[in-house]
Amino acid sequence: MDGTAGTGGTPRVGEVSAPGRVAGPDEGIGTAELALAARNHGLPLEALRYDTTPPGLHYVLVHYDIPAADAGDWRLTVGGLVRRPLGLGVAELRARPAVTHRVTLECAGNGRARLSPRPVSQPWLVEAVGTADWTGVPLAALLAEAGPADGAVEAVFTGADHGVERGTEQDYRRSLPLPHAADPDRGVLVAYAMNGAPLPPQHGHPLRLVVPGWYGMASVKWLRDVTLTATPFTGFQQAVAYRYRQGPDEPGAPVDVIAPRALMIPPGFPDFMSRTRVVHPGPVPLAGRAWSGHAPVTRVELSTDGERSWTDAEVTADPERPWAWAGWRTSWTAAPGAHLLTVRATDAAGHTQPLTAPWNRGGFGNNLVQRVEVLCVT
Ligand SMILES: Nc1nc2c(c(=O)[nH]1)N[C@H]1C(S)=C(S)[C@@H](COP(=O)(O)O)O[C@H]1N2
Ligand SMILES: [Mo]
Repeated sequence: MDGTAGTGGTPRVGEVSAPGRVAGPDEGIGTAELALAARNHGLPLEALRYDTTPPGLHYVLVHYDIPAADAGDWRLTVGGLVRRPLGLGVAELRARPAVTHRVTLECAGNGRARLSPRPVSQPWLVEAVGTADWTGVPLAALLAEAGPADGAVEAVFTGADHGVERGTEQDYRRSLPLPHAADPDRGVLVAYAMNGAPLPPQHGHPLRLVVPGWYGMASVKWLRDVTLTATPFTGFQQAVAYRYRQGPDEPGAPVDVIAPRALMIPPGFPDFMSRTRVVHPGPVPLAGRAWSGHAPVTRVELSTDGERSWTDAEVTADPERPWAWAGWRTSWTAAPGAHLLTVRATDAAGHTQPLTAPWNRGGFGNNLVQRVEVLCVT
């Protein structure tokens, strides 16, 4: 005991975890961040080649522990300001008309580890993304069945996982405005299957919310309750975490819609330790994926000359799947030497990726252009 944590009395939950902070100027990634990174893995970038991400290769982000869950006795309750409260098992949900949406999910903290100064948290580089076919019941249908009562403004979603975050003990909980939650055109799903199989434990078995176009924190896993409320939700994950803030004391703006990003399938082959890409001289096919939660991606550009000039890649989007990433491809002729390849996505609403990283205290929404160093050797 160093005497600073009290005088030997009963510990309080507020003493358990450290406050959110920004790393010092020369502070490398510490063991606490390493422990998070070892639990919460990213998409190996070569898996960008698949239209839907194979099981186990989709990124994973779990704030606390994966909870014990048995599909046989799971209950989803829908209550609060509703006329007919619901209590449904997984079999009852599976008996309802099902829909499948192909959705690209991305963690709001993707890109955080490259910020300077670095917000201390899950240290994603760029790989916190994946695309799956999610099957389930439209949330709009369940809300229509329950019948929102007068005065309901939000739907609050509770997961079965429990933890402490910056001193606040909590169930993982997030909300959506009711007009969003209840709009069938926004595609919000209570999903029980991923790529045609029951949800794996780490992705929310047996039920999760999927909110297309929003960063991943909105898609509550291990979903056990939906409550309609008369006032906007002010819980930790809504009002404290997931805010764009420059300083610690501002309320900040909510983190919600996914900003555009393009990533390339790493060209050539890697060096084991540095992961620098190595190619031989000649034509090198380049391809990857691009997405935006605001609007379809309309343009992907490549620069091979340090961002002085850009050429358009061919973009292939499926209009039937507005919430899934688009494919892009182009080609480049490699000459011996060191090269920097940069890719940049732009969406139909005019949002484009910045050439300098947008900084905020949580390290959210850093959609800096992707820069890939390639060494061409003979
Ligand atoms: N119940 C619960 N839901 C959760 C989380 C969580 O920790 N608990 N993490 C959220 C975050 S921050 C992200 S990015 C996505 C990740 O979803 P995935 O692991 O299926 O890719 O789940 C979201 N839903
Ligand atoms: Mo996340």
